[in-house]
Amino acid sequence: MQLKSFAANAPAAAVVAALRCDGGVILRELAPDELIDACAAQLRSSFDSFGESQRTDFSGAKTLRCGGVLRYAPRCAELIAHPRVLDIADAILLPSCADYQIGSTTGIEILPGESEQQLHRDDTPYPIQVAGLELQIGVMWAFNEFTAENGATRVVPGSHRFLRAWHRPDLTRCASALMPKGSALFYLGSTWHGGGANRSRCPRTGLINTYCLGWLRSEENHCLEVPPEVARQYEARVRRLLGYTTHGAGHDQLGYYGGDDPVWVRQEESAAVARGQVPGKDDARPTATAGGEPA
Ligand SMILES: O=C(O)CCC(=O)C(=O)O
Repeated sequence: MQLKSFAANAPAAAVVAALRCDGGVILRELAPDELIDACAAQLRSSFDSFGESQRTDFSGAKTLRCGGVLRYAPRCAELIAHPRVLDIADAILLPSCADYQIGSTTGIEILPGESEQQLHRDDTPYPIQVAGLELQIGVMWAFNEFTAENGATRVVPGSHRFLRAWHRPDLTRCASALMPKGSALFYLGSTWHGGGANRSRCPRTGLINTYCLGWLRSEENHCLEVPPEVARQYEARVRRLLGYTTHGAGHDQLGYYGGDDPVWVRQEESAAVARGQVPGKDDARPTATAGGEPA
């Protein structure tokens, strides 16, 4: 079985329905080449300088990785907070939290000769499982075409329907997420997936961003990966995705600072809202941009 693949402007409801049904779905050519090339260029020196040092048995012997990408690759914010991505994340995660946050951001380059990564689920750090409750979703952006030869991500359709403590799905029934450059593969945290073997002569490069419920601990420690002086360059929605905000209100508030929303986010937002420049926290989402101090 192949994953369903939609044009970038397909109705969100159809995309979300396919994601809920199969555990994975593709939106084709969602980002323009200019943005993808800019993100790839900003990640290049990190892949080359420390990508090898991130190697583990899990990631593979011939795969480069770099995490915490918003520290050094600001154009990636436009993918991470892409409005279509957030529409789908909203549909999956907002029923179970007031807002969600980034779990991790990881550039992944599978080099020629790499073998298949072990299939896994991304939600295993969280020792709970409740049927129907998704703890996170993942989005893999293709920085070049993903093919069966170069290591396209493998996904086991329907595998999200198995409670992990009870059942193991048939992992031989996996589909390669074949997609052109600039496309995005969405998969649920409960979906079994993994990188493919690269039998081609060229690297397969992508960026995986995960988003988790706002009341869970995020996989990466964003306050250290992207400290306030770096995070300040991003617009408010990105800072909130990084966790520079609170979750919930009143007695149920999490992540407060000085007893309130992290003040440097709040002050900038309040000033902008007063000038009518940036919607408030509960209003429509501003578009993702990076660079420059928010107004
Ligand atoms: O590189 C890929 O296609 C998938 C990688 C992955 O799933 C992971 O490392 O968690």
